[in-house]
Amino acid sequence: MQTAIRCMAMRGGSSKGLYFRAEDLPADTSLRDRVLVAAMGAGARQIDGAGGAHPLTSKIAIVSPSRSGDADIDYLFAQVVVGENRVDTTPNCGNMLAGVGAFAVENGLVRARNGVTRIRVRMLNSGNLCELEISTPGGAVSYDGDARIDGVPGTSAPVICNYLDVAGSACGSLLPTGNATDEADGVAVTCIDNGMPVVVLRAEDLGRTGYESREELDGDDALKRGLEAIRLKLGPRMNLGDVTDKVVPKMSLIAPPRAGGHVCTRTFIPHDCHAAIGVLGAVSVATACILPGSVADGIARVPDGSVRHMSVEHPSGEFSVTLEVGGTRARPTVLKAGLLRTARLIMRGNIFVPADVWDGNA
Ligand code: NQM
Repeated sequence: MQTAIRCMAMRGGSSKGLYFRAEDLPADTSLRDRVLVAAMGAGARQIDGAGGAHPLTSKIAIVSPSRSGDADIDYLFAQVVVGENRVDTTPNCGNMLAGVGAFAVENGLVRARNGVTRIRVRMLNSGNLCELEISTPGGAVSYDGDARIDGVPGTSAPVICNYLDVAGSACGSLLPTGNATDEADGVAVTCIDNGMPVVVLRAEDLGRTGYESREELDGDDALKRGLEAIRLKLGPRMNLGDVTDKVVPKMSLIAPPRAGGHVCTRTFIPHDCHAAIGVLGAVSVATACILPGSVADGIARVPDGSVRHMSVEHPSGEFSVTLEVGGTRARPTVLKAGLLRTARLIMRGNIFVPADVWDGNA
């Protein structure tokens, strides 16, 4: 016996996963998480589910009409942690977020306009708001277009994501330790959360160039052990508590740009090296770059002005972030972070989970 649950598979940005309506999942959180693990597949290969045996393809978006007056829909992101049969809802995911507007329209949660539809999304993981602009000619979602993002083949309709208030999303403040630079295990770090908790480190301080390939870094056990030791120490100092079982903070190695961008990155999420960089991870790193006294001082090229287009280089290309900056030169604040993503509906139907995991009754 199996339980059928309505869902869609979508690519959101450079991630892929399952999108559910909240009402179709169990209300009880621990049962819901067991259902999500069964849907994605237990074990490291996720052979018995829809997951792709990698963090970027083991993601879930849970969407519902918003309970708050200032948003259209609520979105909860759930990372099914590959090989560990558990779910982490601590961080946001800005890639999966790129698909929730289309999902909301496809499911009748939002009425599309003719042309472009703006949808305000409350990200339940952090409580922050993002306004999405999606392409809806004739009042229906269009996935076709000529927007291109690194890490995804071909072109699609643009999804513009404007993050309105993401500082301190999980850590409570932009610089959770109160400092632009700290030290852990003798290494200088910047602990920052502008949408995603990230520890920024200079690759050269770890004896690496920061230009290594993803494969090389994934095979670098000494580096990974060192990064994890630093991560576990900094988690509590970033107000995240014990992060042993959490997928945050992410660990981002930076180096001077070498492909025309503003900074070069290699990001661990947190144990595997990202093929590119996460959306909000890139916003956090770009923000670290504009902060005087951060570890990016002297490494990043920093543009001037109140609207700063920052290009964050990563292993498979670059990620453009537009920061609207206020405050003073010494203490800049980010008022808005805008970026381009795309999304595509891949499958609509039911996913099946064994009835002994959930019999379908709330
Ligand atoms: O930082 C990967 C991704 C992400 C998360 C990760 C993301 C974000 O590429 O907002 O998008 O950092 O685990 O999907």
